[in-house]
Formats: sequence, structure tokens, C-alpha cells
Amino acid sequence: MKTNTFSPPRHQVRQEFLTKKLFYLRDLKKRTYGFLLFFVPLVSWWFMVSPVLAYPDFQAFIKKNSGRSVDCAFCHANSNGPEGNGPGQIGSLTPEEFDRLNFARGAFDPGRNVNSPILNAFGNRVIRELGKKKFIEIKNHPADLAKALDPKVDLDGDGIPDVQEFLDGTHPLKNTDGDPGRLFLANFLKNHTQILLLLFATLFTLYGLNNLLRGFARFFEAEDGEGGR
Ligand SMILES: [Ca+2]
Repeated sequence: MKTNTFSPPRHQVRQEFLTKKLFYLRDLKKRTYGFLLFFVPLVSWWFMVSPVLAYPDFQAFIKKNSGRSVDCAFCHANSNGPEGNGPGQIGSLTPEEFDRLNFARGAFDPGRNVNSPILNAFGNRVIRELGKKKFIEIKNHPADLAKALDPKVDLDGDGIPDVQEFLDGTHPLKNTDGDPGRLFLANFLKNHTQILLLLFATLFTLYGLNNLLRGFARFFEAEDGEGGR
């Protein structure tokens, strides 16, 4: 039996093919836009909050090494970290401060003149000296921070280098916060000339006073002797 099959005209087949192709392309375009609308804000958010989440390793190391707990103010401008609307936090930054923040975030190599508004002088020093790339590498081995920084730099001038304060868990920007023994030694070495002069002056004063008292004693003994005759 002969079957009656209908074949659409060739130009109609081609038209349907092009219509389907156009439909898929539009669908692909929509999906791409949807993906970008989701992905771009997600990545932006991650970059915004990453400094908050990124570096608790150093605080954990300081506590383990020194037995002292430190807050975010060890490296940051605000003791509660960079997230928030307080002074030195991201929510309160001016456009000029945002520029400095973004510059610091992109300072992957050492030697860049970083001055991030969310970091304190020590935090900025670390990024300037190491660069962001090495700093991120080191965070998995926090003890190496003390080896990576210049051992002579002492930002608060208390005689204890920053790297030693990092190991001791004392603040590198507070000259009254330091290991008492090291502070005493540092202050003694810094002021040893004045201390020695004061010591000699005190000894000479005591020696002179002692001689003066002896002189008075002899004088009164002599007076008594003459009065007794
Ligand atoms: Ca110091």
C-alpha cells in the first residue's frame, strides 16, 4: 500500500531550522546574563569581605606562641576588624580612602607605597615589605612572618623590634606594651648614660653627706670635750 507522506518545502525547513537556532542563541544569551548577574556580585562580595575572613591564622599563632590573645588591632585600624561602619572600617571610608584600600589590595609585589585606611602602621608595614602575594603565602605558616620581616624595625621605639613583639604577643605600636624584662633592658640600654650619671651623682652625694655628718659629729665631740674641762 502506498503511503502518502508530506514533505514540507525546503525553504520552510530552513526557516524552521533558523528559528530554532535563534531561539537557542537567545536562550544561551539569557543563561549567560543570568550567570554573570549571579557570579560577578558573588566574586565582588568575596573580594570585599575576604580581608575579614582571611587572616585569623596569625592571631591563632600569636596565642599559641605567646599565650597572649590579641585582637584585630594588632594589624588593623579598628580592633573589631575592617568590617563595619566604625572608624577604620570599610563602611565609613571616603572615596579617597577607598582608592587607597584598592591600591593596597592590588599591591601583590613588595615595595609598593601602601597606606591602607583599614590597616594600622604595622599592617601597612607588612604589606609594603612583603607584598600581598607573599603575605597570603605566609598565612599558612604564620611563624614565618617573623623571619620574613626586617628584624631591626621597631615602629613604637620601645626597644623591642616588631618581629619580637609579634612573637611575644605584645603590641608593636604601643611602647608601654612589651615583655617587662625586655622593656627594662631596652630602656636601660637606651638611657644607660643618664642612669650611670645619676648613679654616680647619688653615690657622691651620699659620700659627701656621710663626711659632712662625720665632720659635725667630730665638731660636737670637740665642743663637749672643751665644755667638760
Ligand atoms: Ca616595639
